[in-house]
Amino acid sequence: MATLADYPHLASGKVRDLYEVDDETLLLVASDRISAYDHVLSTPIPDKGRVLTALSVFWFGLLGSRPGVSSSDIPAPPVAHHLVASRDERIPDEVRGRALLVRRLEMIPVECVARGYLAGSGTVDYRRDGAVCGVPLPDGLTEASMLPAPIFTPATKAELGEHDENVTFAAVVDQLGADLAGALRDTTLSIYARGAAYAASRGIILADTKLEFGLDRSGTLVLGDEVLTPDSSRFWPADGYAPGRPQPSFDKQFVRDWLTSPESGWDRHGDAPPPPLPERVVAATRERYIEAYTRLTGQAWPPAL
Ligand code: Q0N
Repeated sequence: MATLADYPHLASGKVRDLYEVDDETLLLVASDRISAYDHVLSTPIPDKGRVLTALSVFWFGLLGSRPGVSSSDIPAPPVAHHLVASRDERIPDEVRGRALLVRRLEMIPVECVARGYLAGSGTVDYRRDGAVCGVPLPDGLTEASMLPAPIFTPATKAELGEHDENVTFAAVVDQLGADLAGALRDTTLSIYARGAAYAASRGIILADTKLEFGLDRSGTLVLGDEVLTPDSSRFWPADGYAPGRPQPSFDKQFVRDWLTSPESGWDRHGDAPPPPLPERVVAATRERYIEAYTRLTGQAWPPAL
């Protein structure tokens, strides 16, 4: 039986870890860790890693196949992606259900973000510049406004603990060349359009999403990382959507509300780490992740392994 200790550890992010299986295969493990206000909390959310992994598998399947004839779908070419297997002997028991075997790629060091709505750093940049990543936007937009059309807003990956830095498309062209930069933009916007159309059919607004790509040995552009999960995307329930204020986060709102309530006793602008979450906040948050999965996929939780 494979055990995690069999595999060299390659990298860890805030909530995921990467191991080497062999020369061309990696193990991408999603933990139950959750981050909020730029901190990784000391309290895990049970099943979060399994939910995000199952959602990624769902989306890789949808994006990797030809769009069907459906009102919720739009024409787009199938996307090459790095998923090899989610059920496999090489996946250790201790991470089964929350780990993916993936093709090893040469990762492209640009965070590829598509936005259909104004939120987060997009709102900050728009208010300052009237533009996001150099893309000019019309006057009169507000927090959570729908954009006239989805835009590509790349960012360069920051060191652990720092925020990704928004950059212009021209900067990506300078870094990677016009052909690769153009392919990243076109593929990112195509994936966003397909994901957003599908999510809309399930009553969910996909406000924005962050993708990572790599190149395989043949030089083909391949979608990597996790895709269209609540950690990489903003999902908003379509019912109750109202621009002009920050939309409640589908998954983390209970955590944010509790951390900023007097009950937590925590100052998010101070130096202290956040306190442990109460059990009821953990349970409610776990339910929200599961609801995101069942609403988006139409599948019962947990998925058969
Ligand atoms: C890879 N990341 C960033 C922390 C870092 N298919 C791949 N091949 C080679 N490298 C990567 C992938 C993927 N995906 C991705 N770093 C390396 C994201 N996280 C992943 C979790 O650990």
